[in-house]
Amino acid sequence: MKWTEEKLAQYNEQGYLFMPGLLSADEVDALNSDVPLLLNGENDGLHRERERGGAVRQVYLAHRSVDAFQELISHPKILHPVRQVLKDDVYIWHSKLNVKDAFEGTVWLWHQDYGYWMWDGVGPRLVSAMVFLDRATLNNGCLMVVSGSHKWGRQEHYADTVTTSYKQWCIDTDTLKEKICEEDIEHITGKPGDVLFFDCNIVHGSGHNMSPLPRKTFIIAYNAISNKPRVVDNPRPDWVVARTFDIV
Ligand SMILES: O=C(O)CCC(=O)C(=O)O
Repeated sequence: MKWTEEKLAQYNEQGYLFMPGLLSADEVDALNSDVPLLLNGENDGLHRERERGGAVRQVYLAHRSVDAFQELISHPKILHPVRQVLKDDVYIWHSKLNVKDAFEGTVWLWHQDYGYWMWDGVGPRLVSAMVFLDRATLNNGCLMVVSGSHKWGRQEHYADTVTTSYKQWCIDTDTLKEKICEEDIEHITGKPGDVLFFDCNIVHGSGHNMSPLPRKTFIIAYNAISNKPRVVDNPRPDWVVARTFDIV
């Protein structure tokens, strides 16, 4: 289930690859049937972030305890290309259900994941797979990526603590004005079962959900096994930087 050389070249050029219809309707239904459990659970060991209004924004680590999500992390259509890109075995860095509730889900400011993962003591050898569980539209805050921005290398990030309920590491406006061309911004709209693969240095973000449609995605971040984190000062918790290195 590896990608063709052409697809791999496209990923390497753009820093991302969108694969429509990768999962079947049955596979998506199985995932979605466990979503209420993830949204409403308490004291179940999963870490949750909420919007200021109370709606769940993120649920971390579903892959450790919920069967359908556990199975998803080793789905050949996802895992094989990730291994192919990283040229290595991989383990799960973290996983997260990202929720943008209807009208309430808030923005993700422009950032590179590696902008802050660098401080966790790893090199830029991580790939994320974003599995669409709902439709993602221009109105409900679909992900936006800046094509080719992974080639800029890591940019400086600062912590924004005012825009949302959540501390976001993001790129400052002067750098964004200098580097982003309007034409390079791609809106990744899609439907349940589509999957977006992206490099940890791709610049990405998304807008507020202005629609009655919720926008849920499940993101699996894979790290190359030879890229395990070094010991760092103030390590982040295990729900966001895994300390178990089981090869998937
Ligand atoms: O869900 C989104 O729109 C963006 C999420 C994101 O960038 C992240 O979780 O780092």
